[in-house]
Amino acid sequence: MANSSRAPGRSRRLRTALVVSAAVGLLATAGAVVLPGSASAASTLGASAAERGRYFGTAVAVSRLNDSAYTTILNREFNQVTAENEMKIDALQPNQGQFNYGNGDRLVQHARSQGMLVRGHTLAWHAQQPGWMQNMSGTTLRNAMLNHVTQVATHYRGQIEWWDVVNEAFADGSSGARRDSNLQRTGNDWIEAAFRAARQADPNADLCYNDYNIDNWNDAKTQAVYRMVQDFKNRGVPIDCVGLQSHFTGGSNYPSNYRTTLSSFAALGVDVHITELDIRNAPSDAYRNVVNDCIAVARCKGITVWGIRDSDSWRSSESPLLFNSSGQKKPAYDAVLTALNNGTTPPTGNPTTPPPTGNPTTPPPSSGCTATVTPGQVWGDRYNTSVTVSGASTWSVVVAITAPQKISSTWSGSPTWDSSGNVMTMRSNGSGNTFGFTTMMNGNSSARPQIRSCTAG
Ligand code: 9MR
Repeated sequence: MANSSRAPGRSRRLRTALVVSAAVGLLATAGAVVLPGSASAASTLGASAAERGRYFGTAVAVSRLNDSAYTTILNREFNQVTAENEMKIDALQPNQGQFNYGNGDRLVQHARSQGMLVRGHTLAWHAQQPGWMQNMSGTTLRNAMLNHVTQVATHYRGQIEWWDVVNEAFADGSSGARRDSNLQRTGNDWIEAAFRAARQADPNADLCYNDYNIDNWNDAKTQAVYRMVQDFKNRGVPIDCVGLQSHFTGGSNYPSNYRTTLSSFAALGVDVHITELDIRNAPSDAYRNVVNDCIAVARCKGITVWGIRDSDSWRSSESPLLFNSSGQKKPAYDAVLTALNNGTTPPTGNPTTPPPTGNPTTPPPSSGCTATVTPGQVWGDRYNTSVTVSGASTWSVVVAITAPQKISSTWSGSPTWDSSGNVMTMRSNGSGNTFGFTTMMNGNSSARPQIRSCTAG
């Protein structure tokens, strides 16, 4: 939970339940017992992601819930859903003051019956506004937007894990400016006003800013969103997460510095989510890289693909999804499942390239070096982690563990501990630039270590 003033851990309980139910499902279907020393291999995307403390979800078109081929794949493979269109402003408030929750509620009911987490999409957006809102401006529009946020977040209170509070508020191109829209013209503070209203209405939902083309760390748009999130954190505006839509379609490509983008946002103290993934022609390599990058960043909570079968895609001509139009698994499906299951496949390209030097927005916690986490083997009671340091040959790295988890052994470094025993400072000891450790789960199977800092010398 990113904000200590919030009510206690609904999200955490849900996530733990998800991991447990996925593990039970695995045992039931495989008929196998996962023993220490034998890495488990889950057979569905959701179960495999849950074993790594993450979710694997999809956008759902509620009308397709009547299609049994669709629903069979949905229920088998995914443990998180986002309404593709049914929770947008025009769907929920077609006439001012008249709310239509039917389809959104149907999705929430379906998700609940299947133990799936729900991402709410989206409370405030320049697009898909109902006609009455498109025609508004100034204070009238600001108040109508805030009322929509309050009403909808209140209606779904307790049922939504994450809200995309604001969607796509930055301009494309090199300006780094906000996108011009009727909402933007109500004043630059419209985004933070929406976040504050959402927090008040549903204090237990995690609140996200969501956008596309913020995947490449060097892009002006990425940097501009980064600076906004940094400013919100500095001023106490309630924001918990950033959603990278990651539509690698329509001419946009997976960038080799994607992992840097994920970890840079995470270093601001927000979770990161890959919220609308699709990739032109579904190349296995790019899908695998996205999974590996998410698993390498502790605060990357999960991946949502933007549809199930190619025929369900908003860009079906690019065949960008994991299932073909007949519902069969494509090669990219196998690549994703394998990457989720072993989690240690080295990505191609050079995704750990640090942000450009001299860039004033280069984030902490690096101080002369960068520490990159690679998750290791997971057993029933414990898991391994290795950390590789680049940029310095002598270093100290501060790693925090979530109690009641405890580090039980370390290698290739000299550790010291704080008084709680949960924060380890690992110093180089001449054994190279990769150190490792084993963490006992002690009942918490989902938390993973967080890098607090990397200091050269
Ligand atoms: O997939 C959605 C499509 O069915 C709608 O027609 C479209 C309308 O704007 O929105 C699509 O979803 C978008 C999402 O809400 C926000 N990010 C971009 C998605 C693809 O356009």
